[in-house]
This record gives sequence, structure tokens and C-alpha cells, in this order.
Amino acid sequence: MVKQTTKEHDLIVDDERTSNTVAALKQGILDNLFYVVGKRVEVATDLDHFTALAYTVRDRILARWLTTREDYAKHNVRTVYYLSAEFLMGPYLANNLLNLGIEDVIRQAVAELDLDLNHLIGRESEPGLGNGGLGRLAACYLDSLATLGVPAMGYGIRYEFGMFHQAIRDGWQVEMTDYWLRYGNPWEIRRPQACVEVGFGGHTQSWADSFGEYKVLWSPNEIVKGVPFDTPILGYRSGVANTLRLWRSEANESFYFDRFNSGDYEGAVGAKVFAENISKVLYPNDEEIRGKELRLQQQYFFTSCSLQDMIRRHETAGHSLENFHEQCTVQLNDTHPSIGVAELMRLLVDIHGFDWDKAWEITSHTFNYTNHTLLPEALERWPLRIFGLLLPRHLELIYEINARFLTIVRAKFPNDEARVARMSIIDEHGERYVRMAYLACVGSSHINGVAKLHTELLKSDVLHDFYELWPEKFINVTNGVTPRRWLAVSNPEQSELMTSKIGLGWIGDLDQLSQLERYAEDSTFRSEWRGVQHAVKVRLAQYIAEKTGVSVDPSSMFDAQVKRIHEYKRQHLNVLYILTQYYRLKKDPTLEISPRTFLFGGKAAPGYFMAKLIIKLITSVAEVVNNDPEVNRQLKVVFLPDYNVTFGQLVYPAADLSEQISTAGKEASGTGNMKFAMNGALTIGTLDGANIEIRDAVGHENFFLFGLTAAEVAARKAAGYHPHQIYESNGALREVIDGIGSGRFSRGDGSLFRPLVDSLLNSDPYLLFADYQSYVDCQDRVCKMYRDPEAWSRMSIYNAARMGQFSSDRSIRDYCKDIWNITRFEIGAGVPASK
Ligand code: B1N
Repeated sequence: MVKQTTKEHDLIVDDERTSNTVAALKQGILDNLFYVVGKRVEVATDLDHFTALAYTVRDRILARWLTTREDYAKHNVRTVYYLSAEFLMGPYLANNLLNLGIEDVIRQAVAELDLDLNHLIGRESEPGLGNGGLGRLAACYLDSLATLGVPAMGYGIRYEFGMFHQAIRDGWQVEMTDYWLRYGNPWEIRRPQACVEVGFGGHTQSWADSFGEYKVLWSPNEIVKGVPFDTPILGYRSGVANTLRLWRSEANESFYFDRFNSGDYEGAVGAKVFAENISKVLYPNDEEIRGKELRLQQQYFFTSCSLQDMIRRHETAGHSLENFHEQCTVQLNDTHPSIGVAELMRLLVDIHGFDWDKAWEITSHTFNYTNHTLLPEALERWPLRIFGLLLPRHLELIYEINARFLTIVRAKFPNDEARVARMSIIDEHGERYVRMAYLACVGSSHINGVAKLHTELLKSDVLHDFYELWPEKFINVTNGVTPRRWLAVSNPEQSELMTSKIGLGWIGDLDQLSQLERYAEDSTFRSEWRGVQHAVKVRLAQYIAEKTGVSVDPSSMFDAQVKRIHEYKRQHLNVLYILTQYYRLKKDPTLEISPRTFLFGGKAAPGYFMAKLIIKLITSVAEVVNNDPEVNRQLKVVFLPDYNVTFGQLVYPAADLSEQISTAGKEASGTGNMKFAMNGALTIGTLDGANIEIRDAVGHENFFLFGLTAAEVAARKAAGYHPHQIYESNGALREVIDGIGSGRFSRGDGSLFRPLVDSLLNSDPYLLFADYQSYVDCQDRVCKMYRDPEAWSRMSIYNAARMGQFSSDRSIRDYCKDIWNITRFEIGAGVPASK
């Protein structure tokens, strides 16, 4: 963590017990160890000490947390509700220390108890309640919301089992359950008094009441209890602590006992199992939706809990539901919570007695929808049959929403029934489906993509019809990442160097990094910059040796590709380059190339065969390359097992080169690309997602660009793409592909990688062959550049210095201004109100 000069006002003293003197902190740790953990010092383990320390820090958060809540209530503020099926928070301790500004005193207090702070920080196991970029984005946004003092709350699911742990056995991925709650979670507080109930299944009845009004009663089969667990989310030095509220599903006791008492034991037990299953496990499929009923149950469960909670809070604050959309704005993190559109209509019409038009006005002014993907297989749609059985009332409401919506379409585009069929929320081509993205579009005021190119492709392609109908709804908000976790906490060495030149201001205002630009031309600074980079690489090398037994050379170039394993992300294109170098070295062992360590990390969805085969390919190539004395001084390949947020905090700072090599038009934004560049890595990348904006920001001369553009990709495909022709005409590529196919990297087993090789030769859906030569040429330029350390570090400094706009603080300001209509930041202390 970055060293801080502790200013008087940073140390808000809450009371004597939770003051931030070394003595009080020591006492706090000992008290928590005894009274909360229940252990004496003499027998306490590392984990006990971590837990006692975490409670001691939490004690210092509580006053801010409660005060923030009271302040919001007093000011009667408009609140942002961020609904997300995933929050990939990562470990809290180091981040909370930074944001509270008490790292130095805590370090001393801990040391006086003969403990080491960094060691205890390393004992925290992370809540892995997300798959990848989408879940981590939600976490970065919570950090920025609290830092900027925006009244906000995150709502999601408290999965009992988060993202699986990955082991590598015999080169293959093996999945293991993530028991993240095994030793308890010191950061959360259970709030049983704020429980809500959620219904599933059953049937509806309708009648006309005595005034002739149409009424509907939904009688669910199952009623499940949602129990909230709250975690405080501190802002960086803002004095604000917002809330992340995650719902756990539990059996509804009375429902359970009714069945039990009437002798329906099986029914009672079944109901309990049904209820407890809902929040049991995170679906580990990123960007691929399978119409699984449990997933729809999860989505409806947390969305309904959250909306009921918002309504209760709104009414408790003395407001009328008519003004709901004036006090509350709800951001839908992809379509996972988009059932909320129908649920809010149900709550308003069926439960609170609103007429349709008023309810629709409130609903459509409450929601906004962020789209995160263009991949067709990731666009959620639910088979009508499953949907109707689970949510019969919502299906009726969706039919009504759809009928009224299609009237609008017909009015604007008369005599265009093909368009009506294309835009219908109900997909009627073959098996019928509910299209969740369309429901989100119809029910939202704003629709945003997550990088400029992505938003343009939404408008021109995936949501083109909606863009023609409502162009004013579409807007871009490019993703960002929090510089607190991704620089200050994870890269203390670089942070200290930067702070020594430009002060601490950059942590809360990343644009200030631009002051580093002038040091790019200063050779003394460049050498310090290299010294820091080396130290960070040594740290990662030690960790890799401990974890995998592989020794890597910190003076080699660290070339990293860490992200979910997916064909569109093209980890296997990276492998094709490694093997190209391998064959070159085999032919000419005297070839001078910059020694390189290729680092891969990432999980494959358990059912995604091709992704798992790519992991096996990487580990197989690693085995051959690392054990061949003719090449292993220049090439090393490591697969880092169980890549997660904690691991990322080690990898981003240590990388020299960042691989962002997706097929253009496929990666919506990417956020790892930003974390690497901020930490001074140079990028080799395609014109995809936020790479385009990063390249424009850091300077085209400081970015290694290759490959087809999104438009060229589309044109190549339209013209008929023949990967086999490229294979025939490119000797180096042919050698590599034949090598993989022949079993040379699989102990002679020529069938192992056949599915991968055949897919590339016959269809190559992600155009690896089309981009191969351009990639190899670009990598060769990288190699050459790395041999000029002065030029390389100059480029590296320009990268770090020009990344200000990729702070999630900027993204959140954009959301506030363009989507949420939040202009006042009166709660946060000492934070710029707006920029
Ligand atoms: O969201 C990130 C982007 O930076 C990435 O480019 C994008 O791939 C990622 C279904 C997803 N899109 N869609 C998902 C995750 C889980 C799931 O069940 C889809 N993740 C992304 C942040 O904008």
C-alpha cells in the first residue's frame, strides 16, 4: 500500500474506544481476539489475528456508515441502486485501510503485537461472487460511488459458494468448491429485520372489482424468504460508507410449518430445499447463458427482494410511491436483473393499486440498462414454458407491456410487420422465448454500452431497431477501474515513486498522473521507474515459485494474458506466437531475442470444452518449452492456477506487456487492459473495446497495434472466410499448426488437440489465421523495442501518465451526469463536487 502522510482530518476519531492511536488499535485487536473470536493470544492462529484485525477496522467504519445513512436521510437525496447478479469484491482489508487512511498506525500497532501487517492481509480469502469483468466492474463502481459521495447502494446475491477454485491436474483445469464463508465473514452484518418474501410458481386469478376495475391475484406455489446481509463500502478519504446489500434465500418458516403440520413432510422438506438452493451457488458461465431454471430463480429472487426493499425505504422516508422514480434510479447491470421491469409493474399495479399508465410512467423512468456484450450466445432469453411456470403473473405483464410497445412500433413504422416481429419481446421464431434485452430496452430510460466502439455496434447492429425507434435513449459510458485497489493498494512501489514526484492527489483524482509526463524524458526518473518495475517482478516471481514451483527470471520480459478463457479472447493466438518463436529458435539456437516469460491466468467455464482444451494446450506447450534447454533461456511459459482478484493484484503491476488480442468487435470493453496500462505495461492489442480509447489516450506511438478492424472482420466474414487458404500459404503458421496437430506438444498424442486444430482449419470463427501474420510482426516489433530499455520505459511512463480518464471515478461522473441526473455531491467530505 502507498505510504501516506497522515493528515489531522484523516483520523476522524469516533470515540475513545475506536480512536486511531496505536494504543487504542492494539487494545481493539486484543479485545476483538478475546471477545469476538474467543481466543487467547498465546493460541491464536494467523487467521484469528486477521479476524480480530478485521473487526478492529470494522469498528472504525461503523460510525461513518451510520452517519452516512443519517446524512442521506436528512438531505432527502436521490439514490442510485446498482442491481447486479455479481459483485467481485476481492479482499477488503487493505482497501479499507487505505480508504480510512489508517494504514501506518495499524501497521505499527500490529508490529507492536509482533505481527506483520502484509502477512495478515494475505490471510484474507476473497469473496469471489463474480465471474470476471462484469462483476469486478460493479465492485469498482461501488468504490467510486462512495469516494464521490454519491448516495448509492449495491444489491445482489450472497452466494454461499462463489466462483470455483481452479486447480491444474495433468495440465487440465479441475474445479473445486469455493467455501468462502467457512471461517465466517467479518465485514458483513445480517439484518433479519429487513427480510422480505418472494413468491414462485402457482397461478393467477382475475376479476373485476366493485368499481369494475380489472384485478389480478397471483397465488404462488412457493414463498421464499430473502435475508439481507450488509457490507459497508468505504469511500477513499470521503468519510462516506455506502452499503452493499446481498440477499440470502432461506425457507419461510410459517410456510414450512403449515405443510409440516398438515402431514406433508415431503412437501415441507422440498420447500426448504427449494428455498435454500436459490442463493447456493454462482453460475460460473461468463458470456454464455443456458436457459437454466435455477438461474431465472436467482435473478427474480434478488431483483424482487431489492425492489421491495427500495419501496419500503422510500415509504419509510415518508415519500409517496408516485414519486418513486424521482427518488430512486435503478441501474441494471446487464439483463440479469431485467425481470425487474415486470416486477416493479406487478408491485405497483397488483400490490399498490396503481393504474397501468401511472405505473408504467414510474417504471420506465426508474430503470436504466447497461449492455455488456455483443456475443449472440450471451443474450439472455428464457423459454416461454419455463418462464410461465415460474413467473405466471410476470408473463402476463410482459404480454401487456409488449402489446403496448408494439403499438408504438407500428405507429412509428406503419406496414412493417417484419420489424414488429424482430422487435417483439416475445421471440416467435420456432420455440418461443422471452428476450430479456428487449424487455430491458423497453422498460429503461437510457441504454448504454461500455466503450465507444461497443456502443456504436449496439446502435448499428444488435439493438439497431431500438436505436431507430429511440435514438435518444442510447449513450456510451466507457468503463473504468478504481485506482485505489488497482494502483495504490496493489502497486505500492510504483505508487510511492509517483507520489514522491507529484504528491498524493492522483489517488482521488487520477488525471493528476499527467504531471508525470515530464519525467518520461528524465533519464534518472526512468531508471528509478525500471528499478521499481524490477522489484515488483521479483515479488511476483517469488509468488509463482511458491505456488507452482516454476522459477521465472525477473529480468525477462513479463508478457501477461490474464482473463477468462474464451475463444474470442484468443489465448490460443498467443500460443501460436510462442510456438512460432519456438520453431525459430529450434532452427537457429543463436537467434537473439529478448528473453520472455509468458504468463497466462484465467478460468474456463466448466462446460466449455474448447476453453478447457486451450488451458491444456497452454500447459502442454509450457511443458515442452520450459524443459527444452535450446529455448528455455529465452522462452518460458507459465499457467497461473486459480487466477482471481488477489492474484490480479500481483500480476497487473508486474507485467511489461499486456495482451489484449480479442477479435475486433467481440470484447465489449475489457477492464484488465486499463489495469495493466495504469501500472505501466505496454499493450499489444487489436482495435477492440476500450483498447481503441486507451491507444488514443496514451498515444499511438506508445501502443502495439495489430489485426483487422471490426469492420474488416465483418467484411471478411461476409465475403466468405477460408482459413485453410491462409494455412496453405503461410509456412510458419503451417509448421505451428502441424506441430500441434501431430502430438509434438502432447507427448505424441495426435488426437488430443484435434478439435482445436480442426476448428481453426475449417471455420476459425474468431479469425486467428487472418490476424496471425500481423500479430507475429507486431510481436517482433515488441521484441526489438524491449531491447532498448530507455525507449521502453519512456513509453511505459507515458502509458501510466495518460490513463487518468480510465478511473472509475470518471465513469461514475458520466453516469451521474448523463444517466442518473445526480448533480449534487453534498455528502462526501473533501472530494471535488464535480469536474
Ligand atoms: O463485461 C465487462 C467488459 O469489460 C467485458 O468486455 C465483457 O466481456 C464483460 C453473462 C457476462 N459481458 N458479459 C458478461 C458475465 C456473466 C454472465 O453470466 C455475461 N461479462 C461481460 C464489463 O463491462
